[in-house]
Amino acid sequence: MPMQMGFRWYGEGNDRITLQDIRQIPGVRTIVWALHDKMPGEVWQPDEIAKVVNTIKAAGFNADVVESVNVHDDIKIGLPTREQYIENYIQTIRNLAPFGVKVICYNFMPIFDWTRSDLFHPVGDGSTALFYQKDMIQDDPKEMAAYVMSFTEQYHMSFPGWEPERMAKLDELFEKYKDVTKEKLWENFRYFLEKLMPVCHETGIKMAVHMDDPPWDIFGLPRLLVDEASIDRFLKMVDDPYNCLTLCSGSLNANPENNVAEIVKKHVDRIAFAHIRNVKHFANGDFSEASHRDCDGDTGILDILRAYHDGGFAGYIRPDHGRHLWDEKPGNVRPGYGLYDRALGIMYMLGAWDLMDKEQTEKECR
Ligand code: CS2
Ligand code: MN
Repeated sequence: MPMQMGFRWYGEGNDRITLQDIRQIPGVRTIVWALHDKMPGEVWQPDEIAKVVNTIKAAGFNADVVESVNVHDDIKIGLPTREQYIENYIQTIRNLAPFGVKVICYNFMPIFDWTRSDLFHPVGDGSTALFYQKDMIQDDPKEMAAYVMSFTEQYHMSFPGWEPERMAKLDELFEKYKDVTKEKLWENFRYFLEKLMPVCHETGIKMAVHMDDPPWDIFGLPRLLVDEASIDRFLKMVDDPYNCLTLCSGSLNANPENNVAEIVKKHVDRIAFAHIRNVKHFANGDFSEASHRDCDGDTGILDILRAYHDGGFAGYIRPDHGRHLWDEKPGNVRPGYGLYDRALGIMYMLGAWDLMDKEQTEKECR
């Protein structure tokens, strides 16, 4: 099976972009979806799943990829209550299977998902993008949570991983994590995955962990999936074809030392889902997200695409965050998830991909 292009959609009433809009982007087969009103740990019920999946299928797409089924903090911390939450996770996998779901993207980051200091930073051409100012993300997690929550309040828009209910309990959460060392977190991760693998085999659903974003510890919280060595360790720790990666080029390359194309070459068979995002680095350690065009950032988008293509990648791929263009402004666009730049990103990726396909066929014919 060839690679399948996807587009993340937040669902009816939760995303200004419609499935009809997405249909006009060439090449999109898969809608990457989720039940966005679910809290981590809750079971996704078949009737709730059916409602979204039927809408997606009626618009002519498949619903093969879910992003994300979030993991409850008690599982990451390793509390006795994790047993029930793991049971719930397993039940959610079972409930998703009859709808044709093939991949679940999730992350194993303590407390916070992606972290940025500015969600609408000027890029210099009139557009804006997500930005990370290193010295602003040092000691005060509450300040950052308050910044993200201010968007939620002002624009009635909540972000996965930044649920107001969880952010309201930050002190409690930090207290619960205080003895969770990096090694303990690895151990809790292994425990979780080993419990899930049998049901993954039974249902044919791959678990595809997202990279940590940014790929370093923040606010004293350990982060695991940060570079090639940690990815190697993860894949060996649970060496199972259903234990896979969501390889997010932008998350990894926030550390300029990470050569994403090399990681793709090494592990293409275990990458179930590819996120393509371009990042521009600044000398002081800050970074900005950029257009997908190779030369607009430092991530090496063309080398990465070549590594996927030539490695025979048969998984799902989607443009990750894009810039906010034209009329996309705070309040009418989900940060990083506008329509235009992600559509442009798809055309860039498919342009490169089609050309590589063509070159390969010509080579084979000679
Ligand atoms: C996204 C993540 O920021 C990103 O790169 O792809 O927020 C992703 O959706 C989650 O970490 C997956 O659980
Ligand atoms: Mn990503």
